[in-house]
Amino acid sequence: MDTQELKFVKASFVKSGTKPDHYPPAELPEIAVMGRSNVGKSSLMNSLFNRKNLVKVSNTPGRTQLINFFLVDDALSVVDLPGYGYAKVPPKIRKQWRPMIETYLTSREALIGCLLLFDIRRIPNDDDLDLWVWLRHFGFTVIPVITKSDKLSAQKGRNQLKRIANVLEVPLEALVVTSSKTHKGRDKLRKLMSGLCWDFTPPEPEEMDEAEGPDESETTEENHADQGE
Ligand SMILES: Nc1nc2c(ncn2[C@@H]2O[C@H](COP(=O)(O)OP(=O)(O)OP(=O)(O)O)[C@@H](O)[C@H]2O)c(=O)[nH]1
Ligand SMILES: [Mg+2]
Repeated sequence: MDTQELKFVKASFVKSGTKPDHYPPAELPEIAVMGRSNVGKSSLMNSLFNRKNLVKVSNTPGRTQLINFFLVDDALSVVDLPGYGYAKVPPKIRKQWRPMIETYLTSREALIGCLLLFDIRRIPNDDDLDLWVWLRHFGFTVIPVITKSDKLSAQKGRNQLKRIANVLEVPLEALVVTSSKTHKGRDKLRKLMSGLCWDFTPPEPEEMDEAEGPDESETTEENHADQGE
């Protein structure tokens, strides 16, 4: 399938992991979904995938502490990364976050871009801004995605968007405004994600030797119970 025409008709859970040994083979372009705890990462992915519960949405912020890999249209890998910044997460787990994310970001050859999510009701804080600056400093394409737009009235929403764009130092139009509840912004984001795939160069052939196609045994929704918490 031509990645330029991703339609997001098929999505499945692949696997969870914490370190490179656990990652699936880097054969497809991959996009990481990042943002602070509770910002709506898992919900946005369910909206993109048009599935209610493929990606686990928990009532307890900060519970997703594993990297969860999903497959879209047999052509794109989308990764739900653990959120940061939730005060109630035990210090030991908080400390594991940075090395786990840094290892992922710096070692994952297939990574072609990131969605960095911001709640429309909050002004990005230092944690958000550190990541925003860091990701771009290392040359990743980062799409700023605003979540939960349904939570504010149109007027309040517009004001918040201006303030967020200001803090991120991007034009207002650069923000992709979404709601997982109403699916606002979904088509636009799908198009942008498809567009990122154009630049993907698959790994060298010798690295592909062991790959004889996707491992169907691990791509069923039943495995969704394994998604890390
Ligand atoms: N109204 C509304 N609620 C949302 C939206 N997106 C997420 N939520 C709610 O916000 C809460 C957190 O959503 P999640 O998708 O679990 O957020 P997350 O970023 O994956 O959280 P962690 O995995 O804990 O880091 C849930 O109660 C969702 O139902 C949205 O667009 N609109
Ligand atoms: Mg989540």
